[in-house]
Amino acid sequence: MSSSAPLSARVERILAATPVHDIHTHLYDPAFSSLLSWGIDEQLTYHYLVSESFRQMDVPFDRFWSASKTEQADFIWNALFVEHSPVSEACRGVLTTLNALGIEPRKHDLASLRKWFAAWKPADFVERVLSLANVASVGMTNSPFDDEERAYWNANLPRDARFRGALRIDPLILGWTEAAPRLRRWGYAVGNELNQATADEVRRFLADYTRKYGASYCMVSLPPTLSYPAAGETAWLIDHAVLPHCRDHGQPFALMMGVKRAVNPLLRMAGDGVGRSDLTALQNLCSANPANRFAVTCLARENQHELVVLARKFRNLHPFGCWWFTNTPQLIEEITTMRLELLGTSFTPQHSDARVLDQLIYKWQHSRALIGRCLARKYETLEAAGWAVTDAEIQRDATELLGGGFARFCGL
Ligand code: RAT
Ligand code: ZN
Repeated sequence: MSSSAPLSARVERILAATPVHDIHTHLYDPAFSSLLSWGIDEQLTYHYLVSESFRQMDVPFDRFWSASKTEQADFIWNALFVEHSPVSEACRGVLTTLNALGIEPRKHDLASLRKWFAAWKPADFVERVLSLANVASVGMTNSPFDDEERAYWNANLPRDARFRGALRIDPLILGWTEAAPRLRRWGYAVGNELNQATADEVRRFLADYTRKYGASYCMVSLPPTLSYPAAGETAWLIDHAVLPHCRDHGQPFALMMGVKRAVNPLLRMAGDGVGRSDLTALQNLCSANPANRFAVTCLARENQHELVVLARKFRNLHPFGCWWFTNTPQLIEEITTMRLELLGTSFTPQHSDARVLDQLIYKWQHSRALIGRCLARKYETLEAAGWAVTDAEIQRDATELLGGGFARFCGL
């Protein structure tokens, strides 16, 4: 395609051909075999679909949770694909994924889809998905507090370098009372009191797991009630352990702000909600800690504009992703356009948050198209002002937006 082709087609082609470095997922290196989910039943029981399905079926919660995964997938398929049209973003994602894998979903029932997936060897399926999604690297979520995952790390398995470590620490800074005895059991001499000796041991713990994971950043998800500075364990641990650790190890501190956990516990993992954060906390973090870098995504639509304005003021702040309830086409277009108009290309428009390997296909197919549309619209306005963008410039911007800018922010 020459540079005389329509701008939108050039942008679409270049974005499609640019490999993405997906900075946050819940996928695992294939060596962690029992933790890597894939296949139709995993896709259908994704927690985004679980919460949608309960709106369309009257299966009691207990009945659903005591069912096998296969039966749960049957319930969801019937409720969301057979009895109603699958127009939600998460439903559409299943269809995009199957379609890209060469499956015509209308011609199959679940039994034959299961057979199709069962014929794959996991290692081959990983290659197929990464190549279809054009994903170059996958950021994992690695928690020292996950017992099943810890066992894999302790076994020193041969690793796939495309799966990159990230140190996730929610239980440490949001639940110190339960975290402290666990750290002690693992050989870190922390007291219940928060003092310098305890901070030093928490830093030793963070350093050990950073090295184990090869983690390029440290991450936490936070409730909308976060305040900073503040009395209490969370702010104390951030100041005395996490931020010094991040400075020592050259890691950004990634904050996912605005999740209300377990708004409806009957939905289990699908029961979390959203709340508007007070971004004064983030402003204070960025301004009081200029030697730290903060990568931030907000769950509430209402926080998106303020986040972008803060990023204009603090160059140690890097907005990323359209997270979870904002990962819908309408909001991706709104947020990405706002970010382009106020920040240029100095942000990372999307991460997939995939929990099932197959989802990389739809999450990136959908997001690439939307990012391309937003970008093309901006280039058209430049052309109208006499600044025709070249393919080389489009390529530079695509590389930046699909992970290059974030890698630089991480100091890689
Ligand atoms: O998007 C999700 O799948 C959520 O359940 C959360 O895991 C969120 O992404 C997180 O990392 O806390
Ligand atoms: Zn996540």
